[in-house]
Amino acid sequence: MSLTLHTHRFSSNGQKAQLMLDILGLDYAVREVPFEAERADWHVAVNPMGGIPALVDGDFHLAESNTILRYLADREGRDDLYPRDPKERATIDWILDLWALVVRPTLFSYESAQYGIVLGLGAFAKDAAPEAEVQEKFDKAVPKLNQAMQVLDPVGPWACLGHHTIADIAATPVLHRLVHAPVDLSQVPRMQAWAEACLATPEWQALIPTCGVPQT
Ligand SMILES: N[C@@H](CCC(=O)N[C@@H](CS)C(=O)NCC(=O)O)C(=O)O
Repeated sequence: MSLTLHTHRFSSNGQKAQLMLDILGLDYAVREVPFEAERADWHVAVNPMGGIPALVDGDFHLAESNTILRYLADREGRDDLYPRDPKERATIDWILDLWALVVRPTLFSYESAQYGIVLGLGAFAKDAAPEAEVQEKFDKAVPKLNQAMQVLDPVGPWACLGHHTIADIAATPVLHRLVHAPVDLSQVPRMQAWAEACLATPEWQALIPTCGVPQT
């Protein structure tokens, strides 16, 4: 069955789905969704919410980036990336939910300032704020981030289970943004070590130059 990813190269959620496809070594086509408030009909037909990304797998389609990661791991029988053992699976799901529901909202103010995020228009829709403002917004997030990082495996560097899983894949694009932002990451040492491991994977190293993401 042919796979098509609806994405935008600047979208962190799109990048994580694309990273997953690359790690699995799957052939896929990319259909770029313009970052405009009015989503194209062909995209809304797949994801009524209009969010990026969405995946079309033959006559089957789905959206929500974490759902796409889980689906692809199961589709390819990659129990290493998303184990079937209930406790191991729940540990990964905990980190995926923590990332989406706690960490991203905590980072939102800093990310919007540094990466010009505008709701409905995505990243780089406006200029970056001055560095001092970015650092100030990041500093405010630090206590909550360090609290959230306590959920991760303290041995590291991976998020959990002692190996690379979809919990790491889900976080990689935003960890990349953090590493390339003018913020003091030594304030979040667990996050810094995790970022170094995730960004070093060959699939991410190959993907990120194709995303046209302005580096800072
Ligand atoms: N929970 C969704 C979020 C999707 C989402 O908001 N994607 C962003 C790009 S990273 C987007 O579409 N932004 C433009 C918008 O909000 O319309 C997911 O994980 O896929």
